[in-house]
Amino acid sequence: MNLNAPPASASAGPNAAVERHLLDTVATDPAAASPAEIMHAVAQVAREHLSRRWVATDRADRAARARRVYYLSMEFLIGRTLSNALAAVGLTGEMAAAAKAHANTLEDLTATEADAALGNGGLGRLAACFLDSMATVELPSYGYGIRYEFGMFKQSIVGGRQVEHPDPWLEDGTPWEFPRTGVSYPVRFGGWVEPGAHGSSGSIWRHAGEVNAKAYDMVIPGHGTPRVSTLRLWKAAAPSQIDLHAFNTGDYARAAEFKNQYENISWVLYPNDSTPAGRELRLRQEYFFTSASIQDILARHLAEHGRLTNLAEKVAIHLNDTHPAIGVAELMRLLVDEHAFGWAGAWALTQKVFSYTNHTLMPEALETWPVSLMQHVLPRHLEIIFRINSEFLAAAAKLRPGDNEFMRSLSLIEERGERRVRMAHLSIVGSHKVNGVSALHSELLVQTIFANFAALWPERFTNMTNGVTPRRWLAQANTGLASLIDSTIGDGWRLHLDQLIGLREHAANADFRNAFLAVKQANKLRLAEHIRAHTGVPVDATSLFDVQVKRIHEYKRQLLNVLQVVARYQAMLADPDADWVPRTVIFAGKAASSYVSAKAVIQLIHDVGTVINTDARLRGRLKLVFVPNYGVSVAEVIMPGADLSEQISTAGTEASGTGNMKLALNGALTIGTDDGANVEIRQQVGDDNIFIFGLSTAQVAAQRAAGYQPLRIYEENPRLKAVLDAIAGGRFSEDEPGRYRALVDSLLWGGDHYMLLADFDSYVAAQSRVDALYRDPQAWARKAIANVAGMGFFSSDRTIREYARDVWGLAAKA
Ligand code: 26V
Repeated sequence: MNLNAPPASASAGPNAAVERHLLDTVATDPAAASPAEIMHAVAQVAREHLSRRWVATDRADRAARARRVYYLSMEFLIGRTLSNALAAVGLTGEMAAAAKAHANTLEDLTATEADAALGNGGLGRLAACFLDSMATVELPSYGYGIRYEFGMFKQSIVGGRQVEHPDPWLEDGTPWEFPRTGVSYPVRFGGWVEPGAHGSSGSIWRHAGEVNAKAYDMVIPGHGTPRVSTLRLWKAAAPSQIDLHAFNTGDYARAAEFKNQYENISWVLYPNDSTPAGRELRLRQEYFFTSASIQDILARHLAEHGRLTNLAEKVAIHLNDTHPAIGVAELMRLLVDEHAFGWAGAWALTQKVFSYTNHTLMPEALETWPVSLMQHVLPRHLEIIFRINSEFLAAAAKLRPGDNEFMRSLSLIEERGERRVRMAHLSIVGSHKVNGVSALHSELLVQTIFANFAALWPERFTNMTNGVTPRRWLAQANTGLASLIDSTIGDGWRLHLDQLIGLREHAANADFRNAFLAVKQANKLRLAEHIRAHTGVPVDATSLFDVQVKRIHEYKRQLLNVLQVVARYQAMLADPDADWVPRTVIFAGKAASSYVSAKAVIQLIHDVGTVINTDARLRGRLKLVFVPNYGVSVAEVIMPGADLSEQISTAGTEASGTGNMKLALNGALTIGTDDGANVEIRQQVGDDNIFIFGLSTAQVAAQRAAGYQPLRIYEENPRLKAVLDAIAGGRFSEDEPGRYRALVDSLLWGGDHYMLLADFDSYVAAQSRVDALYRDPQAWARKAIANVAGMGFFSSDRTIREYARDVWGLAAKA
């Protein structure tokens, strides 16, 4: 059949297709359909096109017996799909017309779609941008993850405090998934291990329990190509025989209990971005999706090639952080125990197949699992890990005989305290390539936490600087700027973001600058309306919109930003008639539910905001707001409306950041430290177009080594002292004056681990330079345009092409 022919409904016109789906698929009266129902019908129209593209892509890849990349990730922060899908299949205009016929705008419809929030933050959103790019640069590719019933919690703010609510995103059904009823694999847990046949490397795993992994696919459209990629998500289902047995004996309650015990594996995303969740259920989730994915990969390979010996020629498996690292042991188990491979042959294949990305240097964020827990949940895998470790350490010992400290640092097992498996070490040893996510981060990896591995295998370590998809983060989120760019340099930038460099010369053109400023103004009005609707605070859209949006973390230093706001407030009160540049300081972000100090920062933002926003002496020239429930869809409103992008982590702590890229791409200027990808943004946009402040990574290390004394800075800096005294003394919490004592004490007496006080003066000085520039809108516009023009490098298409060439051995479309 000809897959290039449009779906049957298309011949009658897209409008008729919407009517037909309202009637046939949604089963509602088209004349009385709600926006959500029309959205579903419109989605069905896009889905018809996408399913054909999926079948054609799959058919072509099978015929070519293509080498494929499999991106294993616990998180995919997709957000909404409809706008992106319509853009990809070229139906945006026609569907806007169809919406209009029902007295709606396309925005009314898209707003009814729930976000697929299957991730915590940067790592999950990166995976979503990568899928978009893998499809767009035409890589034969699959993402593999978990079909969580509940995604990232929803955040509301009650009395200034974060309240978490469940996210039942599948409640009303999603038009975007394709259940693959024929695709399911058993995943086993627990039990014990018996020796295999004499002379084989294999063992027999007498497992104690088993759960089925069922495949649900989402089609990921490519842009400018009919090719698509697949996101295959696994749902846990109790094996039917277990079900049946309890049902047959009439014990329905027990049957339900059994079912729950198995199916809870894919119920909820762990929202823990602050400490790795060392819970058994998390380990089960990791193994569940990794095992199902690798079984699926081997089944596809066997169907195409009939043997596994050429696996590494056809398969690249990428580990997005260490969450799927157990896959190294799982592939070994499958090859050795179930496919009769010898150990050495299996190991050679495994190392060629896997590659691994590290996303954080923070030691407390590196995943480890107690040996005792792994023994209980995955006894055969533990045995395999021990053998990998002993062979690895024996080889390493030859390099530095007798150097026990070297061996201890490399071991897959942490021996101090409770014995634990180090998942990062397993990932490195089991992969042929390991990368960080920005130039600075990759350099720090080989200089610090992985230095001894880099000494063993220098060629294994590399850098892949992150990127973001310009389709969602510019074309879709900022239609005003997108059309201005289209009419200035053409529309090729969507697929070749480097072309933005062509905007640089237009920064000198006053008409272009004014058009650029007008777009920004419209976006700020939209953001101001969102702020009013969701916080109740009216803000002045002509004020400087100063934005810090990201997970709430001590190392990201939202608190430093608050200190600066309080300093500004005090300075304004001291000289109310001075010519202050009006500012709206906008925060958004979620705190992990157990992260006490992050939650205190949210409350502080709210409390300081309450005082500032109602202080008539400021005459509206300073506002402070916290936008609730930050996520992909909220970000799509905030990014285009930002003037200033706050990227102020302690140097050496933020692996990359990707919000920094989205904001600059939308014409915000960055105020930031020399950290993560800020370093490369500075290189791309030029020193004059960014506000860099604070200690460098080397200076942070040096100050710590020399004995950092925050108390001294406090005593010697009256402006900073006044700020901290006001917060600690209850100026912003008069109902409970001691509310922020502990927060301030952690800076003064607790060592100020992230060195807020050390960077305070330099930060405030940089903010003054920001104000000075903002007074001159034309000068500001020149720099903002230079930022957009310099962002070509940060397309995730560029990142994915680098992975394809240097890590996965795949050819990408140029
Ligand atoms: C971070 C931390 C930091 C402090 C304490 C505990 C803890 C636990 C988890 C994490 C998140 C680690 C993985 C992660 O999400 N990294 C983010 O990955 C993004 C994509 O590469 C990158 O842009 C962010 O800088 C990085 O934080």
